[in-house]
Amino acid sequence: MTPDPAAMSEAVVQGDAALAARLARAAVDSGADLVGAVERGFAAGLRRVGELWEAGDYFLPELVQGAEAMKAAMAVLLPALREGSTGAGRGRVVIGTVAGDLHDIGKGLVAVLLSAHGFEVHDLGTDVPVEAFVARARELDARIVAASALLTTTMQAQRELVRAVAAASFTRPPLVLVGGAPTSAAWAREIGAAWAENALGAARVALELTT
Ligand code: B1M
Repeated sequence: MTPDPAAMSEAVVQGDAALAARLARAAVDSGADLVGAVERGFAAGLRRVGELWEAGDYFLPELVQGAEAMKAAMAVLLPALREGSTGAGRGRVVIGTVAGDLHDIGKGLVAVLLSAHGFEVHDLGTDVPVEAFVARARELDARIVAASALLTTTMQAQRELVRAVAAASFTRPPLVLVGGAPTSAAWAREIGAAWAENALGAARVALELTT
């Protein structure tokens, strides 16, 4: 039976990693839309955890527990999403979460969907300095540099990245794609980058940019 997105969300809100993993397994086994399961189920739950934390109803341990439950679900879902990968014919992408920022769940999902859409993805992890993005992109002749930011403070590094890419010498300069909860289309326009609201959107934009 296809699990209910509300149950997935609730498992994360309750910080129940075992239940989240079971529901993720049920989603995979039932052939459900896995991107939808993430967006409408588990990620919706984690956004709720963030709201409860902001409201002072949850404290840091609950925030961490919610993230752990989400990660338990992602550990089941990401390999299944990767199975849909169409190879690496679309070119290379260097991806990471910007300096000072340790949030990696959304970035991980973006990386997997890019790879499922034919990109060769090089994930630099979290807390990635601008210089490391640029150096790796140059080394790999990357088509796209993709930077995630989840904090209003760290999103400024996306602007620095656009400037650093423009200032560096490349045989073929890569395009910069940014995203993450505090970012917006207006922000991306302001700094001169491409933007996507979610992981599937990032794959779509990346395909458009490289066509
Ligand atoms: Co943090 N945190 N957190 N956190 N955390 C937020 C971001 C926050 C909004 C919570 C809140 O106040 N409601 C808030 C930021 C406020 C602000 O900046 N204005 C916040 C804060 C303050 C903090 C700390 C400072 C807390 C503290 O220690 N006092 C601290 C900072 C640590 C650091 O980074 N230096 C911190 C720590 C943590 C945990 C470690 C506990 C944990 C992260 C665990 C991990 O990632 N390994 C955590 C979590 C889980 C969250 C929330 C609750 C959920 C984030 C998440 O994973 N969402 C978050 C609240 C929220 O976002 N509403 C919050 C699920 C994920 C699938 O969605 O990451 O948005 P998301 O990714 C989406 C899209 O944004 C988009 O696609 C993804 C999938 O659709 N996307 C891209 C993301 N990257 C993209 C890149 C693209 C394109 C699209 O192109 C390149």
